[in-house]
Amino acid sequence: MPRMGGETAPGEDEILSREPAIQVPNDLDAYWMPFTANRRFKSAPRLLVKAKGMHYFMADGREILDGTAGLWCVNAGHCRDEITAAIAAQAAELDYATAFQMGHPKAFELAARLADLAPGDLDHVFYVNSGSEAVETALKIAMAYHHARGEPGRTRLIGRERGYHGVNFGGMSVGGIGNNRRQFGAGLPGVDHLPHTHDLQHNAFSRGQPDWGVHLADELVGLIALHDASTIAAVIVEPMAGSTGVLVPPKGYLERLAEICGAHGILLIFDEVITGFGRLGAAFAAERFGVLPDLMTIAKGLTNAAIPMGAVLVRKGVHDAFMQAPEGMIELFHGYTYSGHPMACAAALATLDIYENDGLFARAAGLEGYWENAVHRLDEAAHVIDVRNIGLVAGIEFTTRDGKPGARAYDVFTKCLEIGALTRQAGETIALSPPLIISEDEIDRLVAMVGEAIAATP
Ligand code: PXG
Repeated sequence: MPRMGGETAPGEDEILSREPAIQVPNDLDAYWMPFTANRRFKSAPRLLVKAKGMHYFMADGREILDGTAGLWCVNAGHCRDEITAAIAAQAAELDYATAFQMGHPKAFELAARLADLAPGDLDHVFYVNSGSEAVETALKIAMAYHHARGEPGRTRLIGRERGYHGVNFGGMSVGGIGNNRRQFGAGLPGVDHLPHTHDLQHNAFSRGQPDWGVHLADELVGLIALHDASTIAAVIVEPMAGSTGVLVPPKGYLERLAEICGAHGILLIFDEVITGFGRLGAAFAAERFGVLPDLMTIAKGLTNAAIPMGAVLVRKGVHDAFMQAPEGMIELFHGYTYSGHPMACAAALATLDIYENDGLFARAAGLEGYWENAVHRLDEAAHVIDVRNIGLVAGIEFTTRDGKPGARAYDVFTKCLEIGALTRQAGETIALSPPLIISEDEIDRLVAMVGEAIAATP
């Protein structure tokens, strides 16, 4: 009978002193793993069985420094007692509340907290369960907004090459990652893409925002000339592209995009699934860059990833356009069974308390200089063609080995894990995005382990 580690979850000390610590399941066949080379994984499984603070623990008892905050989401560090307690209490009190035509207090409380935290008049909150759902919802709200205002012809959506907006059909279509699209047909009609901003001839080894590339925002003018503004509903971008391998926006780029959108009645959507909740040293990238989008998608750090949850934050003017419908009519025919799930709301409220009480966004901002200096120690490492950083994020890019894209970065990822650090491979890049509670000493250790892994990788 296969057993997962959770059944016998031992204490941390126990894990470190025993070997092997936890029995692994003996049948790995049934689980079809997402975004994973299943056969390769199952031939050499990597099982995480426990986490606390800055660390994961593997099934063999090894302690791993979490260099990626899970998957860009555990911003306050793992298994925070306050969040665990809030989820447990909520599960016992109100397990589920019907989301349609009914409500529960914490959903309203959380929405008000998020509206407070968000910049400008991003005052309204639509709940979903993931980043992908947040993106679908934002795209639908954008189209429905123009419909409500009497411009139903504005249905086109503009994304960006190398953008990642989740895996559902809308997000996949506006997304710009070839591997995520090619198995799945033509996608949404009426979608176009801006060029990405990554050019190592100009931007290699940038610290913070690169100086070069603001002119790439002007490509939007060309797309507007091609399609006509009257057909375009929205532009969606990640303020800092994460999944594709950390692309930091050039100075002035986001400002210019916002300006062009504003001049043509096009809604600007910031996908802040990764950049939200302190990753760039402010509550949101919109705040850090001083650019206010019309809609913002969030997820991940919203609940410190303890319970799945996402949301779309909506500016007052966009929201209010829907509220002109006759009283008693449903203003938006959209929502999910688990929108505003009580346990997710409880987890999010506890998470926001931690961010506030521990000052984690300011902490991330305070660590940025130390982080930058640390990661740029890798500038001269073998095969490294770029190191880039902003907030508590870094990307380390390698040359392609033997015509096999990503092979070297994958080897660095596995070597890091062997040595004791969790990193994330994105194509030719290793991305680092630790929990915001990381110490300077842990930053040094993380970078040293990545350096050691690079040195050991041909
Ligand atoms: N938007 C952005 C900007 C994201 O980064 C999503 C949407 C989708 O969120 P969900 O919760 O549906 O996964 C994401 C997710 C990586 C990686 O390797 C990043 C994500 C997902 C999977 C892998 O960096 N981000």
